[in-house]
Amino acid sequence: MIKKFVYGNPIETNAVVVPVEVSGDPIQYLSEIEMNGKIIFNYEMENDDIVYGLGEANGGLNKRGAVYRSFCTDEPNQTEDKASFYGAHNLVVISGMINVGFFIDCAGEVTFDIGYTSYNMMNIEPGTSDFTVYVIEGRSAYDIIRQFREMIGRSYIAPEWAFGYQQSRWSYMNEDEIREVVKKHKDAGIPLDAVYLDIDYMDGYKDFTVSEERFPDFPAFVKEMREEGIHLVPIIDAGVKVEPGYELYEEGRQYQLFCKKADGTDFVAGVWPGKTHFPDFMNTGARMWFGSKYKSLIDCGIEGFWNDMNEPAMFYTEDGVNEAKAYVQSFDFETNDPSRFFELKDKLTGLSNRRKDYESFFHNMDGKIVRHDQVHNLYGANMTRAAGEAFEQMAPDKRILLFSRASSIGSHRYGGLWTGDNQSWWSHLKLNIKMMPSLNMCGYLYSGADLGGFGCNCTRELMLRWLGFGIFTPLMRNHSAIGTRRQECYNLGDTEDFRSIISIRYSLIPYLYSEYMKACMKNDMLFKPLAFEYTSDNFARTVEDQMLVGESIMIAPIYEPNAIGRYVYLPEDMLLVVFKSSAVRRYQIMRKGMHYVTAAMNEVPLFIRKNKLLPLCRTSHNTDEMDTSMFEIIAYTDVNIEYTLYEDDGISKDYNNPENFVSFAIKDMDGVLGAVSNKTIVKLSLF
Ligand code: MIG
Repeated sequence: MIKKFVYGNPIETNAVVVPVEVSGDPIQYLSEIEMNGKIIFNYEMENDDIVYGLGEANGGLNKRGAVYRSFCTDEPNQTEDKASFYGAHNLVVISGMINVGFFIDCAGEVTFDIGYTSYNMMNIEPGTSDFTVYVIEGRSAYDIIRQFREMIGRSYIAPEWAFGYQQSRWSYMNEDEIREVVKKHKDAGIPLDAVYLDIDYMDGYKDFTVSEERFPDFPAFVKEMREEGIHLVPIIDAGVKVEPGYELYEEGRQYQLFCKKADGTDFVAGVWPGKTHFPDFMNTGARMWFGSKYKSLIDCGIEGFWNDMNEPAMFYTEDGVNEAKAYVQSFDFETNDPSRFFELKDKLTGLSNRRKDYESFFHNMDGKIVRHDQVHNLYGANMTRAAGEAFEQMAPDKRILLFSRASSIGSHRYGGLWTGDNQSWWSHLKLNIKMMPSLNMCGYLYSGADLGGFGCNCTRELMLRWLGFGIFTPLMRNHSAIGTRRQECYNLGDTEDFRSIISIRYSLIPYLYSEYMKACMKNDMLFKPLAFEYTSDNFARTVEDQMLVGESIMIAPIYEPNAIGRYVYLPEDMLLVVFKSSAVRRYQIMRKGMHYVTAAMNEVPLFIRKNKLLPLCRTSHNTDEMDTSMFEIIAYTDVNIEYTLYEDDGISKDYNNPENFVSFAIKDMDGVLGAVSNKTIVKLSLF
């Protein structure tokens, strides 16, 4: 049951696709306080209420005890105190005696104080008086989330090749470097499906250009890589370089497609290309125009993109630099005033992404002029939309890979996301684990973090453990920053262990893809907190570092250094499978309760639920070579069970074709359980 309450005159966010009638009743559950013309909502929580939601946010699965601010922010230093990351996902769901969800449909900033100021009080503070609140009632948090997902529409569906292992690094400078990356993976027998092109592939950081010096015959190179089984995935930045003669710049200027300052001139920020204009993604024409530009790369054979810097991130503006300069000049060495010294420092470190700059430019929302900060959270989302809608036109029958850094609910229908600039820290592996279910709640199913960490230097052990979790995330990409230790697997010591772990992923892809596709089509989650299935288990309710992945398995990733294993809580009897490689495994039936499970750093444990089965295919070097005519089945059951594997060609969009649903069954056959399927079952491991 969803009720809609409109405040003021909200800007259309495009988040909701199933219309809900405006309720005539006063809002329920929330009390309102008016302060300076703005409304703050209060909700009183019970001691053991859990608050789910907020998608790409800091902290745990339960969001209690902290303040979160939805304001898309380029935050490469994701320490525990940070309130804003790259996404703005304004859904919170209370789970307890009362189960209720609130979606604050708002284009600008919203602050959630979830028991920080006062432990049992949740305050929700939209930064404007124009927004919509959806109040969702349901039997459980999970039920509320399913209703919410239905309301916001089906999630973006990625091509199956994007479930392969992907290698990225900011600083692959030219064709030869990429050839080397591919060759070294091949030589080490490490499967690989994609290599990313970061900003250096462009000519002078100009969107939709390719440096001729670094890539003399780009279409031929794309083809060469495709023949090696590799997809190249170029980055597209939000900003357009100011450079007379550059087509994108000239067109944007001529047709008034850039964001403007109050005086009507095009707004300028300093980003990678130097002086940069921001396309006005809030404008339909600008979206169509920018979207159409992806065609030039698609025509070169490109089948996937990542959209970056679309918060939008700004290094500086002229105003900011001038203010800082004036401050520096006025700073007198003789005056020993500590507060002025700290201000001096902040003037310089605070040059990037200044609130003042976000307040100094405007969008033309199809006739309505809106100041940027009022629609800040929609900017990146509308860049994703621009690309997604263009792909529908250019390649209506083909899935193009697309994911973005900035996002806001609604953009989940056009693309996935990656969680931006994390660090090679164990705490960020843990953050990645805890964030996945929350992202799913908000509709982001094709998602993942930079495996191994983007900033800082990764260690062999951290990478192995991170991959041990990454083999379950749809986006499985190793990405790192220029200047950090090279963290391609072959640069972290003996490659055997990496090969083994990544090979597990390739035998899991049919299952993962199947569960992902079913989750997309049924507006469900791929990563589920234990509490969503084991509803009457009070301990399962508190577990944040284990989760269900699809219907058959539970995972309990290891995220501590020097660990030889970890404690795992089993909400029911399960079959432990410890993978040493795709083919080498050990099994153990474990009873409900708490256990210490050992897994060396080159091993990955997973748990098969009681009366469930897991189909595995033989591992392969890439998804092109994946053979899904034969399966091995691991099942933990003593009764008849069934599993429906969703399988299609991985690239077209005929999702509902009945042929896509393949049945696997374990059946009693004259007193013995055996496997039945249209597929060849090469082995049944029955427990
Ligand atoms: O200012 O393109 O999050 O993945 O490698 C940094 C360079 C810009 C930020 C992205 C990161 C990417 C990097 N970009």
